[in-house]
Amino acid sequence: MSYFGNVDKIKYEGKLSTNPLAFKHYNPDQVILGKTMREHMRFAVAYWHSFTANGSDPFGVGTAVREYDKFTGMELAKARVEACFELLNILDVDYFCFHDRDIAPEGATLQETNKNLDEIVALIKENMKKSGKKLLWNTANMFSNPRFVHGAATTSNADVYAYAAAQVKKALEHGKELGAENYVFWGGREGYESLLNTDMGFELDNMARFMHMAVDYAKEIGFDAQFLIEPKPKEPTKHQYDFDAATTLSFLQKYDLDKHFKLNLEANHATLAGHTFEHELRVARLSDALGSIDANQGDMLLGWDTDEFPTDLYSSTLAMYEILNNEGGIGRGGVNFDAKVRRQSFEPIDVVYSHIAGMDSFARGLVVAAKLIEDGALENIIDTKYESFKSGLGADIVAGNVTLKSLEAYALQNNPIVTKSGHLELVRAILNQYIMNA
Ligand code: XLS
Ligand code: NI
Ligand code: NI
Repeated sequence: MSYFGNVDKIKYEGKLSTNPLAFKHYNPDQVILGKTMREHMRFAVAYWHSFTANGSDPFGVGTAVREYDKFTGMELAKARVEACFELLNILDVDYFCFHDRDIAPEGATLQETNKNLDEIVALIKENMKKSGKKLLWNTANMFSNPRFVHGAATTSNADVYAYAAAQVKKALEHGKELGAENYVFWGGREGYESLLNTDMGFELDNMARFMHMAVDYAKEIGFDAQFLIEPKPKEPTKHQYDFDAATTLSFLQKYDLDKHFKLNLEANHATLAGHTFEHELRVARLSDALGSIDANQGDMLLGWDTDEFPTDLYSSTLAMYEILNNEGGIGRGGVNFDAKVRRQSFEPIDVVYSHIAGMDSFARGLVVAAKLIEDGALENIIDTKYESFKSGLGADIVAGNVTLKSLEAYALQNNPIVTKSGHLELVRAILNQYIMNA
């Protein structure tokens, strides 16, 4: 059975290829700065966007044409697994990611739900074994079911808290079973609408307690995945607690969780927070917390998480620049396409085209970023900008050999001060040259 029209495995054909079913820039075996593109990128397909969601929006039902939608319940869940491994094979992508509720239907009780999950996890395991494909991360969906209306780890209802804990316990067991390399927390309903009826401090304390229990249980069962938190500023709640990288890092530090977690950063979440993607990656990198990325892009004309496939070369270049400058690159993380085809792109082949577009955009970003680094193009500009701190007074400041008094004495006899232009437009033109010619 083919769900994607018997498409052959996508191959690299070079930048002049006009074949829509070929990579123009992603050449998995090409070595860049000592690693193959495949090793640098660790691409992953997001189960929820590519197999579970169907293109429905608040104004209309799904449009996606999916051969397996003729099934329901567990039959549908099994067919989706088949479709997932077919797509991974077509795209030559090694990893996938899922929420527990993406892969199996909920039953009437937690027992039934877990039974459904166990059965699908066993099927996924079998497919992983046959294909060599790997699980980049799994996570628990603690936002769709109405029980999570007031949150999961930040709920006001202790019974819901227990249910969420049971769900994460199971997800950790499944992560271990499938050898997941990471485990993600994205707190869909962990936030609030109004302070008038919210005890923010209590909710944050409870969330921290929850995460400590998760860390402890993973340790207890020997699940050694990297734990990740995925920041997002709003949507579905008005104020999400994990607003952005900086907010999330301070939460982790306050509650003594920073040694156990890194961040999974998403491009569209960065822009919703009023940041560029590269800003979020830099903030994480500076705290040694750049764990993994959800590659997508938002629409500057729309104010919500549109989760488009990433095709913006500026963003992919600057994201890869941060990743290459990160110690160990993307490490145990990867480039997960948390992205969906537009509602009007409803044919099965669109899921293939969209991933090719995203993979090529990131591969191109990698090549350009590597060239920028090799040539020291931006590094040299930055070095020159901070030159005054390399010798004389500046070096004394850096070495801690000054006081406000000594600086005042210096300032009083140093007249006039000479400043230099930042030449930002020239810098942008240089970046353009690299994007066009690297
Ligand atoms: C939603 C998030 C979600 C996480 C996984 O906006 O991006 O898809 O990546 O729960
Ligand atoms: Ni995401
Ligand atoms: Ni998102």
